Amino acid sequence: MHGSGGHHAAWWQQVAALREEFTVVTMDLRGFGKSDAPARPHSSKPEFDGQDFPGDVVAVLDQEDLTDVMLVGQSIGSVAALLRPERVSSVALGHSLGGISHPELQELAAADRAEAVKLPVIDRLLTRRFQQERPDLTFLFQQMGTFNVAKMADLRNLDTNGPSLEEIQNSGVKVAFLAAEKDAVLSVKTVTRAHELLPGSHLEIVPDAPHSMYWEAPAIVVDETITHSRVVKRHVQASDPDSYFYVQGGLGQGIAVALGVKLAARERPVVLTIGDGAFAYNPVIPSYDAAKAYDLPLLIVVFNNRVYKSMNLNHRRFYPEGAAAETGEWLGTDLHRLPRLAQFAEPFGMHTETVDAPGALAPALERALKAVAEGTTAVVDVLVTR
Ligand SMILES: Cc1ncc(C[n+]2csc(CCOP(=O)(O)OP(=O)(O)O)c2C)c(N)n1
Ligand SMILES: [Mg+2]
Repeated sequence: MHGSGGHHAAWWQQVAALREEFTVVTMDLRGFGKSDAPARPHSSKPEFDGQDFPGDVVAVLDQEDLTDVMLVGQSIGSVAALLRPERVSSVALGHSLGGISHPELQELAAADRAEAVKLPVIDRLLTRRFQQERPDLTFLFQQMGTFNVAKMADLRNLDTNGPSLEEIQNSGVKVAFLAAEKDAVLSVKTVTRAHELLPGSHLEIVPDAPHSMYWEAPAIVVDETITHSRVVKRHVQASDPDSYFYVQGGLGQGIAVALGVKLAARERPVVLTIGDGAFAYNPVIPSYDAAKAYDLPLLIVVFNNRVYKSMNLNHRRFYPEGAAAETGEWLGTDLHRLPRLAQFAEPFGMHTETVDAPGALAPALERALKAVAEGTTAVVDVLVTR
């Protein structure tokens, strides 16, 4: 569901990224995009009551007979979910508190908004850097809103009569809060508080993202994995230009390439995925020094299988009955002796994680992303089994 300046096409990037894995349904709320916009009786101007929106969402869910739905987007999501908990299993609230009725949260949000209105509208929504670097996408963003009949001034009761925290919890609908680190309209602090108040909710802080976080391209992935590169590509699913770079050729350039990418796109988080062997081929010490000296924080994720797996596979392929196969001594491919790879970042005061269980991965990445958002390079050494 789009927000007050958008319509169904606002999700062009997300649809492209999600449609292979999910059935994606976008919609126009009344007064937005291609929807009809009847004027209210006895009024020269159309008026749109936010209280109608949840019902519109529910009508689409019912019409399309959608079940096990994750509602993604703006405030009314949680209200619509409560109206049809049997259809909706989860709600992802992007830069929004879902209209939750709670005095403390409403006060925090109002204080955030009071700050936001001091800024020009575009600076509330997109980062300055993005506006400078992508005048094309900034223009398109501004034009998107012009397709709507409903204007902010015509929208009434958008945030009233929202559900209480208890109602949300009792419904069993899972809630994820997406907070944007540079959100000028709704601060990370406020969203974090909402997450604290709603037990079982999930909080995701998107580093460097502005309020309209769906518009600014998120992380860039630089990839110097070898046998894991297909896994990385499958999961990253990057469809935007300049969002995925594979490091070709001579092994050991990955960190430097990632630093260069970060230098060119400081407003976007840059993630380096890298094999343990490739990591060891990199000039780690000067690269870390450069990351600090030039303020280029990276998230480095090591796919650590403790082996030059590709070399090992070549031994097997070319000499299937050779001495190595016979003795089990795969000369020159074993990397078990290396110290823990994250440790090399410690003298640089960087954030480090070593992950040896699947359940530990997501929390480690979250902590690492937070550190990166705060300006520190983070190294997550993931011990994989192959
Ligand atoms: C400068 C250089 N030397 C050697 C190679 C050959 N080479 C290709 S992949 C690889 C090992 C990579 O190991 P790792 O990063 O652990 O990935 P894995 O094979 O385990 O997936 C090597 C040495 C190369 N590409 N470039
Ligand atoms: Mg390896």
